Amino acid sequence: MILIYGKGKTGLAVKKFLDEKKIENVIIDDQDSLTNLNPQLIIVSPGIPFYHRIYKFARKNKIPIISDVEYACSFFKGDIIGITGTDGKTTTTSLVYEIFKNLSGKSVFVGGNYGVPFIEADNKTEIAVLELSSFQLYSTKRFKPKIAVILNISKDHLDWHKKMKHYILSKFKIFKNQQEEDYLVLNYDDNCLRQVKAKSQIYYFSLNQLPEDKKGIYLKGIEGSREYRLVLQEKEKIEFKVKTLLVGLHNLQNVMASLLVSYLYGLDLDSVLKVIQEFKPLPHRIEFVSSINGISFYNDSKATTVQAVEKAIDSFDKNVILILGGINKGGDFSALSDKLKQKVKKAIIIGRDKEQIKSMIENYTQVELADSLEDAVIKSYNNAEKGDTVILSPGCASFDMFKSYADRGNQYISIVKSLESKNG
Ligand code: UMA
Repeated sequence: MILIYGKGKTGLAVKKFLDEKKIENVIIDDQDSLTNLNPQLIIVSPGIPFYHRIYKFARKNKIPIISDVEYACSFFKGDIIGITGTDGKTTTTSLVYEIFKNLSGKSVFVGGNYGVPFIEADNKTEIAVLELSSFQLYSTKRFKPKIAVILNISKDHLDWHKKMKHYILSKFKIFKNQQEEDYLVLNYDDNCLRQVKAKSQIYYFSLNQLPEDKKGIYLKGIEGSREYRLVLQEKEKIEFKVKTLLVGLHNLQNVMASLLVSYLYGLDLDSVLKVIQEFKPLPHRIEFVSSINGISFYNDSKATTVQAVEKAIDSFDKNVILILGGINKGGDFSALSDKLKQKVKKAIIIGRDKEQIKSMIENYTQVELADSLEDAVIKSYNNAEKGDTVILSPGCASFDMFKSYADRGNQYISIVKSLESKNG
């Protein structure tokens, strides 16, 4: 019997899969008892941390415990492209999927942490493009992608992992089983990733020129608004231009990673560049909402870490009014000190941890607290002048005030739209 722990999206998808295969299973969660259960295998949902009672139960009774991703990969016969990192995973996964769907000539599944669980992939699918969270990777054992990508690593999810090292090692499981014929795509600008050693062939992407002995893609120059000159460095160097609708250099890194994945899979570079050029930003990621009397409003509700807020600020020249706050996942907002001084006119803070965040940033910019998201939008508008940019980039989880980051972003959009109808 297989024990499924967690009755969310993952648990229910695993149950459906096992039921269809007529494999005996029981699905439980924290509401249920563990007594009298004697499974051969436990499949655990990603939200359940490693110090949870189910891991202790597994250890005590010597029962293997794996994630849904690990279980799914034992049935999947196609090529796996696994994408992880602290920020940018969903954009990169979607872009890679878009490219492969259009150009690979094969059937492609997209899912994982983003969208549908991997277990839902049809076993006739030839390529799976997977966004993978550290939670999902933690309980993998034999998972082995043909191409693995790590976009960046910074402080996140320390409520789950407790220690940074645990978070990093969970992410590194993405390449642990890779062999010489596999590829690993890494961000050369990330200190932690630059030092990675692996059996697989490493290709880097970078915003600076790569050392001659490294293979990969780097930025040679910025040609215009969202138009860049890149160099592909392997045995020889190939220069080319890429245009994108995605805002900011952090998104260029996502584009470079996607380019490398496509190149390593053997797709035609010119056709790949065309797909990239057409690819639109995903909702809640530095998404333009509207302009009210010359004040631009952007929705970056997906930014749940300090690093993601930094990227949002980096995407604008100056005169930013920043709405942030919620549940701080261990982020140090004072790390934004220079950016706050240079570019942020005012920060308006909401949510459970607003006082804590205020104390971290009040020396670097003007700060005001708000009681609700609506209050924050109105305060931002009242403080802004023509030419300013108001951006919701919370740097925090949303669950104190909203159902999810998407709910937070959607509420922000409707508040801004109603402000527009009153003042536009
Ligand atoms: N549960 C317990 N005890 C716990 C925690 C959970 O009993 O302490 C049980 C409950 O029955 C609950 C269920 O587990 O209903 C929820 O399981 P889950 O938290 O693993 O959530 P799922 O619905 O299975 O969704 C998960 C991912 N959730 C998390 O990693 C927290 C989804 O990522 C993912 O889309 C989905 O699997 C499909 O693969 C969400 C996410 O927030 C988007 N991910 C994090 C992120 O992106 O930052 C990593």
